[in-house]
Amino acid sequence: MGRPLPGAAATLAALLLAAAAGTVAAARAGGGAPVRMYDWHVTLDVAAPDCWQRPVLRVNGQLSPTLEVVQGEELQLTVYNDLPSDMPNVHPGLSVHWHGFDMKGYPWYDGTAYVEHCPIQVGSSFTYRFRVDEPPGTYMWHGHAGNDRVDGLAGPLIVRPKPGVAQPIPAPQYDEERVLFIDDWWHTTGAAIAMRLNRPFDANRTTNTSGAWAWANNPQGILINGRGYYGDCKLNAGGVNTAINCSVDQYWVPPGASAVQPWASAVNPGCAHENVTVEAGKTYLVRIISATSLLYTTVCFEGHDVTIVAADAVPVEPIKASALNGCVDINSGQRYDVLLKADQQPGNFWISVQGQFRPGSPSGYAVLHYKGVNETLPATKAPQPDSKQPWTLEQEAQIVMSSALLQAGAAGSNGTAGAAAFLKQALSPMPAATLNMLLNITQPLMNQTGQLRWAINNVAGQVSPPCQALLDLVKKDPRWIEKNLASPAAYNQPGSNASTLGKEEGRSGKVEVFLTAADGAANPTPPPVYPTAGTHLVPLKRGDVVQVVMQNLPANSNNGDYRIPGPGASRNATEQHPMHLHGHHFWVLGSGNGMYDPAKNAAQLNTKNPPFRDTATLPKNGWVVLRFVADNPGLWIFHCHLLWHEYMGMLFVLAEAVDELPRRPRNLPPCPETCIYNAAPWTKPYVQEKFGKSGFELP
Ligand SMILES: [Cu+2]
Repeated sequence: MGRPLPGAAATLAALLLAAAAGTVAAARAGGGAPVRMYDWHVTLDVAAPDCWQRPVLRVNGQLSPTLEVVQGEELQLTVYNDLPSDMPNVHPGLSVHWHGFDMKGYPWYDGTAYVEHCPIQVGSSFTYRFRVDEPPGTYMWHGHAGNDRVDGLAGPLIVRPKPGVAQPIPAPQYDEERVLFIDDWWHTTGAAIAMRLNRPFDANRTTNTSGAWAWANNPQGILINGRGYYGDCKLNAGGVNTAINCSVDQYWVPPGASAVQPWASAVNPGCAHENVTVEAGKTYLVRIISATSLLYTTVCFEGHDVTIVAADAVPVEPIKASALNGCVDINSGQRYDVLLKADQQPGNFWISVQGQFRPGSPSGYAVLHYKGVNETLPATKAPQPDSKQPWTLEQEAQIVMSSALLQAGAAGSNGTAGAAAFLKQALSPMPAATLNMLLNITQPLMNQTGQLRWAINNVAGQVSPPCQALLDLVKKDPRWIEKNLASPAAYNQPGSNASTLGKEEGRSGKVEVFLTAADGAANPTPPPVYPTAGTHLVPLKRGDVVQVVMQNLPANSNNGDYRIPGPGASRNATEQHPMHLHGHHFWVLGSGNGMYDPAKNAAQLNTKNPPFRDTATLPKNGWVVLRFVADNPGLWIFHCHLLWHEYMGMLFVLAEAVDELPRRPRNLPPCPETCIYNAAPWTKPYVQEKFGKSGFELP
């Protein structure tokens, strides 16, 4: 077995593969890095990937196309906003984020709307342009404006090795590659869900015009490589070959929509399970990518024991699924490369993807199909993960840095010369922390609007300059942050809330800063105050080594307000959160139950071979400790990768060495007259007043 796609063949093969995703041309700029150019036309189409027709965002007519790039090449990717002109009234426009890329030296192109650039408006375009200095591996691209990701704007992103350059350690041996791109899927649009989430949660604040708060609820289906049957619920119950006979009354139906399943039509010629075809005797690298908006999932391969070899594009110590719980747990935003040997009697085997933690969440199924046998659904019961809980603590802690990579780093191997930027960091000894950041997570009600939010250190984050991109403001005036600092005393009044509606609409421009000295993780009791909503920035200097201690506090611990709509109930649960950091990878030192206690837990942290990742799980009712180096001037968002949690404020922005920002590109998208931020109170009158009468898909 040779390594796949060696040398120049890799580039050619990647080009051929990438053609489907819209490659325009590959050129070489005078003596510089090769340039890879793409045109992406984003359209709103009606499609039925899981058999249910709904509006879907597609790229060049495809749902979730794969983008391939080569380490060392320059990517020039032009995004055309070809959405319908009546959509923008509740749609902010488009942006694309390169999930897992550190983007060192290219902060302007990281793609978080209103942080790096204003969204691309209908009828206009923007060219992302940067050199790919990321190690070969598995990543993801996705929309990072509004809720585009949940409407389908996401896909695999694969970095191929630079031809002729030795990597620090050899790639694992395999014959061919496959991708499992996992997404949870709703039968309504992201905007419709977001509007309901923004209505008052507090029943006392609900009015006739505001409408009542409603949760996104469980997704209706799970897509694997953009395909699925939402009726797979019968398989989940253990039935065989009854995949499409579910009763529609189990599913949430959008108001006014028909509950009749549109099984076949011109735009839905037939939905199907994804067939992952393999040849007996061959070994496959399967790139598992989770783009989910809500679900933590468990991926099981019937009859095959896969081996995890990389996490978030960094090699890990190989570990078999059988040494875990038999399956591979993957949180939103994470990627695992696994080796699968087609070593069974040729046939058809289930690949099951099961939503965890949320009762009633759906399952998705694909078929591992051996070449040469008939393509049928397996006659066996699809594998289900066992019911051990909590999953996160069991698996993520067992996934550690590759010992071969650590040895290569310690030996100062010549191979490190070819290592891309953040892999070089993984090859170096982990530096001692110089700064501690304690992040308390709560789920408060906003006192004035009654909106339900996720807060980090009592601030529900939003990006709220007056219709400009934050990076623009900071580039023009590096002192913008200190000039706009809000004194915590100005709004954190005990027992009350000075936060105004205007502030919650995102017009205050206030900034909250929180840092503790590097004197060990303090664990203060949060003050009994109501939360605020606003821009949440944390300034960092170049070279800061930041140790992040993040912990889950019950609901609204900050003010003891556990109200829920309706009498007699209380709200004190916490949830798991996949935390994702832009512009960096971090060492994951450990996680555990309860509150982080430095006296007890510090000694348990893994400083020997911690994994180096970009997305890690904060466990339900627990804590996680991360460490990263501030070495990338820019504004980088740190957020929960569950789309609804991020939308509800679980984010802040690192303002890193902002006096060293690179030159601003001239072609950044202009900002529109009216900007749409996550905390805008999206009631029907609000939308009509701000954006006109023809609300798109108003629930
Ligand atoms: Cu979350």
